[in-house]
Amino acid sequence: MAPLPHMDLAGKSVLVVGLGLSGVAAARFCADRQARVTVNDIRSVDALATSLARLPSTVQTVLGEHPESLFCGADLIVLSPGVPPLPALDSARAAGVRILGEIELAAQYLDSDVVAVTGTNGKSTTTSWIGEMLAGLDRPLFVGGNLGVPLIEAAGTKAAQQSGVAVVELSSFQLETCASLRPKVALLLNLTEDHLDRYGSMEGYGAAKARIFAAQTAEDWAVVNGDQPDCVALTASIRARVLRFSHTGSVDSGASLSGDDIVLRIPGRPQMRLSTTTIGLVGRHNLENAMAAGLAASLLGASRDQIQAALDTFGGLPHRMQHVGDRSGVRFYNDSKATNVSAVVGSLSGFPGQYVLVAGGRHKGAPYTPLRSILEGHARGLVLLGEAAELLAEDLAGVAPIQRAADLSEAVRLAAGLAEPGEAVVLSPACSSYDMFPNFEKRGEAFAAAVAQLGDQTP
Ligand code: UMA
Repeated sequence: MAPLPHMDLAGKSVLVVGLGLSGVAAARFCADRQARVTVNDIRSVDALATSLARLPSTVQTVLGEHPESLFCGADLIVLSPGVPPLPALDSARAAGVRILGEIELAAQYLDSDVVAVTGTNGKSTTTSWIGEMLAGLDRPLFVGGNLGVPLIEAAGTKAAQQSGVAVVELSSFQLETCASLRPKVALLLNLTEDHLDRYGSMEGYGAAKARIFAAQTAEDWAVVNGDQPDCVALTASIRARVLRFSHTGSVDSGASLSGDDIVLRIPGRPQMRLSTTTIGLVGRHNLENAMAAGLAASLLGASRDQIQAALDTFGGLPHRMQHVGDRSGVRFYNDSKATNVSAVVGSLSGFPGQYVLVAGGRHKGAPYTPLRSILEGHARGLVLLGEAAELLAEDLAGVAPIQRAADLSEAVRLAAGLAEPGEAVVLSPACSSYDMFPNFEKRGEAFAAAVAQLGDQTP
């Protein structure tokens, strides 16, 4: 297919809203293409010093507020995914200003094959796994998106040309403003309660996720969790060909388990068998991620050996059940990325032995009661902190002794005191970090630092 003409930004008045990772990358990209760029952020100049230092000198700044007149006067607004629906955006929309996200902006400049990954949990692991599987293909490769490197950084590189491949993790926030990104392969890994504070209902959240399929054609592929009816339902009227992966049953087209093997069945291609016994990551959710990643990589042309090697050697990502130290016979795990209830369920299901759970942060709308059956008989104690501590304590009353901590350092000290030698302390918060930290990475780093500090105090 011939590439579409790229959007011409020269001379356009572009307003970039939100000066985090995606905002900085979008502002730089637009300024490079001779747009007149203004960046706008609710935070102050002091708080944004690092981001501001990365901007070209031609970029204007308006900080500390979101003025309606600024929004209505732009030709184009590039919105960061974490910015909520602001009144000024409604006014701009009513005034006919085009509003798009950083991903949609990037989509205007991508001529490569795109593999897009969404779902509530497992996105980053699956995206990274696919990247590892495709690394041997000898095609220019970009791996990023919600994972950390904004997709717009791929635009203008070889990975964005027709010979390239972009593997991109997409959050529901990013998908909200996506219309023309057309993945050759789009993956929907799972759908469980999350971000209800933003969407109000699972329908709204699912609708945002389903946008990943919207621009696909009959030449493209959708890979979807066949064990979750809600996921399958979202593919009912899409144009792409659908492959399902199933942990529990068999599938005609897609991936399933047979003994110790994953079996990939893609119409028109020979069946492929992958061994599960050597996979580097454990747990049911990682088997599902492996099936989905294997299907995507196979569709892009990776060989059985390339896929198996990536499954076997990839050791996982930071902040996902990452072992960060041992103190007095107690093992400490940083699972700061578990920002919702189902992620904690995925992490702790099948966890060997007793543990103390450190949880809490900003509440995201869903109840914590699904944790009760996971924790009962396995949790030595719970240490709760942050804005959601009270709600967690109510929903989890009686499953294990509860202690409250004012901050993460105190939580680590309390948890270390509760755990017996041979047991574990797990930070798996079930909440976002934003009440106490800028992001989950900083929370995970603070946890690891508190564990190290504990070592200093232990003779
Ligand atoms: N801001 C405003 N006004 C507001 C709210 C925020 O100006 O009303 C400003 C903040 O002051 C801040 C900026 O917006 O300066 C932050 O923008 P952002 O929250 O969109 O964050 P970025 O740094 O651009 O990072 C985003 C993703 N963040 C979110 O979706 C919240 C990152 O995903 C992603 O890695 C990055 O783009 C590159 O694509 C992180 C995330 O937490 C990992 N994602 C959520 C998740 O995985 O569950 C969705």
